[in-house]
Amino acid sequence: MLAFLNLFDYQELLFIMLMKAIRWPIGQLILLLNFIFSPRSPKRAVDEQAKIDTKTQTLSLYQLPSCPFCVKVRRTMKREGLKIELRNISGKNDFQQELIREGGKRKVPCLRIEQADGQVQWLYESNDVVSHLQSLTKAA
Ligand SMILES: N[C@@H](CCC(=O)N[C@@H](CS)C(=O)NCC(=O)O)C(=O)O
Repeated sequence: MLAFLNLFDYQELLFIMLMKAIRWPIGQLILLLNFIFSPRSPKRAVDEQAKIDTKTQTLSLYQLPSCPFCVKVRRTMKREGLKIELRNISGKNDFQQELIREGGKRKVPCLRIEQADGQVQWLYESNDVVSHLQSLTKAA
């Protein structure tokens, strides 16, 4: 099959392989640093935490484990003591297709927010997701 590829295809293939080879160790370093400098979760009264858990029950975060923007959001979750379902779009599941189909694009992190009336909002941009998550604990 490789015999059918022209020079341009070979260069593209090589470029993609090189980018993947560079990204992998960077991703692992991000995960290691995140593990070492993991933020602390707050200690709350049981009823206060239960109130917050109810609010986050209808949220899910579409993400990639070593994406730096996703790490930033996960750190906020930990710092704020938020339990939110993580949906890894690189796994063997439908999350990636779901994100593209319903959210509109393949970009992570993206917070899926299901409102009480069943309406769904797809919140992209890590800064916006962080602000939204912080507002949940402020309002509690
Ligand atoms: N400005 C965005 C950047 C997010 C971003 O670039 N995410 C990358 C992963 S690190 C992505 O989803 N790229 C598209 C792709 O992988 O297909 C944010 O802060 O959330």
